Amino acid sequence: MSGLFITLEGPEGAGKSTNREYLAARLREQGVDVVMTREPGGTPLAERIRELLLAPSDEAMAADTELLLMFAARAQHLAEVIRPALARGVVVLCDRFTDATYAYQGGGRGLPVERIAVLEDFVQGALRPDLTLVFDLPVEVGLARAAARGRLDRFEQEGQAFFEAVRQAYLQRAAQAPQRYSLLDAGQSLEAVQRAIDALLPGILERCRG
Ligand code: T5A
Repeated sequence: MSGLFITLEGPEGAGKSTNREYLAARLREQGVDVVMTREPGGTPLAERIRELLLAPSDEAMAADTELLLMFAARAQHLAEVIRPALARGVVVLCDRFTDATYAYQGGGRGLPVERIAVLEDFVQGALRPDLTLVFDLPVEVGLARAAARGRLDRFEQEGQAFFEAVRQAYLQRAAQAPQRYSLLDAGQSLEAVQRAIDALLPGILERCRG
């Protein structure tokens, strides 16, 4: 038995968390066993690494430190949560995964893609998401949504150019492997985004049961 690994990706404020809840509820209505999790984080230790990554600090974090902490948290998350759930045949809905590393550390920070790919192979082996929903929206719309929630984390304090690069990296990855990625227009109303998720549901259910 092997589960299904679904990741939700996109720039700040794209609605990943909101729609992860929505998709989980739709799947559970159909009797599907779902584990919801997130990155960076998902286990007590990985959540402590998340705090290091997100807390604004006077000491600038080197880009390679950021990259290695993302993969350190991921290694723990894979060992404790993701791999065991997939082995039980559960659907894992994960808010961000390695596509975020390519988008933020690759696109945003400008680290070489090859360096990320080496760590991806080292930490994940052959494991890749089965399906990735990319919630795309104009940077200023996402940042306004994030800002409306209050205090900005270390990433949210970056400028427009950083987030434009993040968005373009996501779009490029989605275009390169359309069989794995579903691109959703997250700039629409929440109702419209959720109708688009509903349209994906039959295909997802088929894969869960296949
Ligand atoms: N990161 C992460 C990396 O740099 N590398 C990595 O490898 C990984 C894994 C934390 C940060 O870590 C970085 C990226 C991030 O900066 P996070 O907590 O997932 O990751 O980060 P955020 O993107 O900041 O999470 P957000 O909570 O801001 O965004 P979501 O989850 O996309 O959005 P959500 O659902 O919380 O919605 C935000 C607000 O918008 C509203 C919601 O109600 C909410 O108030 N909303 C809408 N409003 C109008 N129309 C819609 N369609 C809406 N959809 C949602």
